[in-house]
Amino acid sequence: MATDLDAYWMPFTANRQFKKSPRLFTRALGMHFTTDDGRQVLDGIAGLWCVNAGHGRTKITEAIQRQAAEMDFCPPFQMAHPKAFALAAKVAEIAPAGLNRVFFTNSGSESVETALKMAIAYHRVRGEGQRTRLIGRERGYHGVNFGGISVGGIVANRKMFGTMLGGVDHIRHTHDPARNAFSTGQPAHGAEFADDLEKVIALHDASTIAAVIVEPVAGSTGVLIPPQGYLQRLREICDRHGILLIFDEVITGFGRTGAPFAAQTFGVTPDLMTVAKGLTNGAVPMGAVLAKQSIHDTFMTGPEHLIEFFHGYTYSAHPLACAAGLATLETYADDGLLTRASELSGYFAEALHSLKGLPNVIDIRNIGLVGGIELSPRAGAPAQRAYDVFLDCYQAGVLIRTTGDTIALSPPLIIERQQIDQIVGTLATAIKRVA
Ligand code: PXG
Ligand code: PLP
Repeated sequence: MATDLDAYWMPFTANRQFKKSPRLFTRALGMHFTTDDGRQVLDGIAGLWCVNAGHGRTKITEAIQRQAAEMDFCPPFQMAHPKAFALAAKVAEIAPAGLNRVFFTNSGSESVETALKMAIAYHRVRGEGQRTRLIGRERGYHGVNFGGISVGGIVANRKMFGTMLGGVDHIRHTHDPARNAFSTGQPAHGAEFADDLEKVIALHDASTIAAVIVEPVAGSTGVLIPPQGYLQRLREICDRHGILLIFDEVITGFGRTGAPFAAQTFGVTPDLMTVAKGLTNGAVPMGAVLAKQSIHDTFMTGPEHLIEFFHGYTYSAHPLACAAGLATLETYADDGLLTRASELSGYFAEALHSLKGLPNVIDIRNIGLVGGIELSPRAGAPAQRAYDVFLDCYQAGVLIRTTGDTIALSPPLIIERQQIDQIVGTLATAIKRVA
């Protein structure tokens, strides 16, 4: 079917390597993809951390089809359609208490830009316009736009792109294998990494800092689970200094950690929260920023005929995305998926941790239905060993994801126990084979 592979410049892909030996999916249903040569591949990563209810859910598909026929597009500036309000209200219902104002975007990256701008503008409208600095964290992933890579902490995503945003600083990441390797759930050590924020505040003065952004669980850089007490301490420090706390829940949102949002799993409520991916089960691109009502209300001053927040996207609250989002939230509720990860996490953890002792396995991490298995890198060839495991699993019918030498698992939340066994069994064989 795909005859000429030249024109498509693939994102985050080794293009030349891929095109020599392409891997194509043509169908997806439930827990499986089908390859172009008719093989079934078990989806161990929910597409790309997004298809939380599994593929091809009839309710979602039909909602998108109906919406496409009914109204393809509606301008989002100075106009709206009913499903935008309905979806915002439904999202607010499952969100942590107080985060009840919803701004729609089309991706996680756009959600991050939106949240960063909201934070800076919020301080300005309340009369503290000098609060412009943004604090991120090493190994953070906040999408690929300029704001996101500036607060992000992935060197490869930053070094090619000049000076990015000014006025950004970073706190240390929390990965500490010397003390925490093979922890089940939240590691015991490392709450004190949050005190880095005090150091950054002492350097810049709190009065210059708008917001701190972190992923509650860092996904892209290898599934880093927050140490016990760490997020609470970040929250306390932000509160003490009038700094907004932004949780980037693009991966952790919509049931991944066992509650609707990681904020609820860990009992820490941010001021702003970015989401995407699972919002529409991956079926139509969509993201959102959830804001505390007090932040929203701060903007609702000045003459009523003036735009309060000069920001938005052509496709904000796109009708197809809103229809998909509403059907997705119904599907999650119908099947109890937003808490299913908490029921399965014990089984999942035990299965993952059974890989301890296999060659080159130096750490295993998990929370809810997310897992990370870290391999020691081959001498002089970082990421190669994990990539070989990825290829081996793909050949054996299981899709996993690798980042550096860490294998990441984040299966659809509909996964059954024997499918967890299949993923872990396939991984074990692959890890031994590529040793
Ligand atoms: N924030 C976080 C925490 C993310 O995980 C984004 C923002 C950006 O979302 P968009 O929709 O613009 O891609 C993400 C996305 C991986 C991987 O394999 C993770 C993401 C995207 C692609 C690959 O770790 N996360
Ligand atoms: N570039 C140009 C020339 C535009 O006119 C627009 C939107 O009108 C954009 C970029 C932004 O596109 P979007 O709203 O889809 O982000």
